[in-house]
Amino acid sequence: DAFALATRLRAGGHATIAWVGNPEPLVAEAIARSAFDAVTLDMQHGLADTASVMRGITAVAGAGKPSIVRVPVGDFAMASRALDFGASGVIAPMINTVADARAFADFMKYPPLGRRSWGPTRAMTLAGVDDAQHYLKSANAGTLALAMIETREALDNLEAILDVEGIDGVFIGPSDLSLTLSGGAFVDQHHPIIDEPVRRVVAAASARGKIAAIFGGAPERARAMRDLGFRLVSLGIDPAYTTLGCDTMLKAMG
Ligand code: 3PY
Ligand code: MG
Repeated sequence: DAFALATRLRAGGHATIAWVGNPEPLVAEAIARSAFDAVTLDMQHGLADTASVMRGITAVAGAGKPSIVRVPVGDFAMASRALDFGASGVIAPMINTVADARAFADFMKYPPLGRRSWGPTRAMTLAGVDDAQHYLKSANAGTLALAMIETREALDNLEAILDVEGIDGVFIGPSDLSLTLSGGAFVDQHHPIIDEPVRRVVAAASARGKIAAIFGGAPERARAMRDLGFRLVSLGIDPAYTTLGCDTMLKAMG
């Protein structure tokens, strides 16, 4: 059910997640039928819009998997909607200050943790709950608010952001982090400039019992991030899944 991902991660488990920018729910569903633990629908840089996220979450649930939605920068109203549609978690980009983190948590959590408005349209069904009180009691712990750390300002405020009640974890955006830390000189997910911040994020999150997550990219990198202590790691993006799948089959045919 939709709460299983949060339960597993809070218990110290790991998850490897797909990253999907294609707005067609059938693409998300096909990816969900692989061994990925969850599918991220990307509204920030991906092509997903409100309708495709709404349908995509249902399609992914049909394949028995949870969905995570990355909302556009500052679009916390969309974060609430994603939860109402049945998302198991939301990734919010460019969370740089405690105020950003507090605003995000407010839209993600019901009182007393936050100020999420009532109306779990599809969420109750996808959480396997048919009683409003039950959903209310389980939703704050059953859904994940993941704040993206991708600037120097965010790193300066890292501990304070992690200490915001209702923020369940932090999610590193290595491309933006390299871009901002280098002052715009380059963008490189693997650049050593982010090595120390990456280790600092794992340590700060685990010290607080919160979830450290990162955009993992290529398989070797994603594995290294998991080995470093990240509990939630993304692997690749959807155009690569398709192209690599084609090439694997063509190669196998010979
Ligand atoms: C980043 O690396 O900046 C991201 O947001 C991951 O897509
Ligand atoms: Mg980014």
